[in-house]
Amino acid sequence: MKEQIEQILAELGDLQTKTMKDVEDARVRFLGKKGEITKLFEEFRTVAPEMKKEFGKKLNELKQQAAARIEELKANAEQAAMDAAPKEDLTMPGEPYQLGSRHPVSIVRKEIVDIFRKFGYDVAEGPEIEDDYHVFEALNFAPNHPARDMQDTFFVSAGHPNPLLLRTHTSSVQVRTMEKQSLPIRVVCPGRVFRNEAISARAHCIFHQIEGLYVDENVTFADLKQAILLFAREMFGPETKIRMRPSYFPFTEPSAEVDVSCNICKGKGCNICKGTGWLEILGCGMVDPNVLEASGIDSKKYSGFAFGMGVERIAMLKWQVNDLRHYFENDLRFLKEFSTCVEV
Ligand code: 2NL
Repeated sequence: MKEQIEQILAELGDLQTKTMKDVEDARVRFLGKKGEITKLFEEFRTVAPEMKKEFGKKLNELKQQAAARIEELKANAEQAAMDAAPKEDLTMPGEPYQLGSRHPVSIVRKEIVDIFRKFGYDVAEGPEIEDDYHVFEALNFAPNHPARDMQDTFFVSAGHPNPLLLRTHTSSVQVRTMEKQSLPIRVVCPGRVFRNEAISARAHCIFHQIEGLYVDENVTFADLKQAILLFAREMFGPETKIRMRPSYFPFTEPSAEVDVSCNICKGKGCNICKGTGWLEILGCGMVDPNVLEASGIDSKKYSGFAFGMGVERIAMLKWQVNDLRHYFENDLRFLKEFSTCVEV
């Protein structure tokens, strides 16, 4: 048995394995169920009792050395396999990032806000969940006005004297500005607004608005007209003309709807302007004295004008988008069409 142990130790030392399979074969040959070392353990039963101590020790050492040698060969084979594998070429150029682009509504919102910033207006934002007071009451809406109906407005809490709701316009931000800011006020308020509408090509229950407000001593309708004309020329080109049609809003008196001359057909009439030569872009008017007073502004001393426009609507006119729903679907084929419209 002594010679057999010596023999196995020598063979283990001489083993030349290359692959993981060679190593596994060697393990089975020595340490497997029918392996040479396993067999020696079986023979150990027949060893004379006085020799058992010496051989038991030797056999256990052999088994440990064999296991360690197999582990060593395994590590060598693994390393060899890795060395043989094709190497990464670290000089290859990287994968380019998939760059996103600005959403068309964001592009137009920024364009409009930047024009008014240039005119000296501040920019203000406010909460999308508002109370009845800031959306309706302070803006001179009659108690039974249809906009206050569940049919038109999304309520967050009802049955309260001043219920919470999703704002239907950003005028609430201007009301908050009038409440806290000293005069004169020149502010534009961009933001998301919510109305309980059936979704179609021309209407959506969520859209974006920009409203503006100017309050000072001696602000007149002529100032409003000039501000809107300058805005229209910045936005749609220096040749742009505007016209005003009488309208009605609870919060302005007098009120007007503003059209710009169609810059597609230059006023001749086309299918974008439906043959009229004009495109409606916003609503405006002189702030109703009741609205100034509600926010603590003396309507005998001060007057103001205000306006509001839908951002999706302006973006539709600018790029001749025929369906409002495109703006909300996040179809990359649509969004990518605007990727060259602004610097990233
Ligand atoms: C439209 C018309 C408008 C206003 C918004 C306003 C705000 C205050 C006081 C008075 Cl705090 N008016 N906003 C005035 C006239 C028209 O929006 O067609 N928007 C899409």
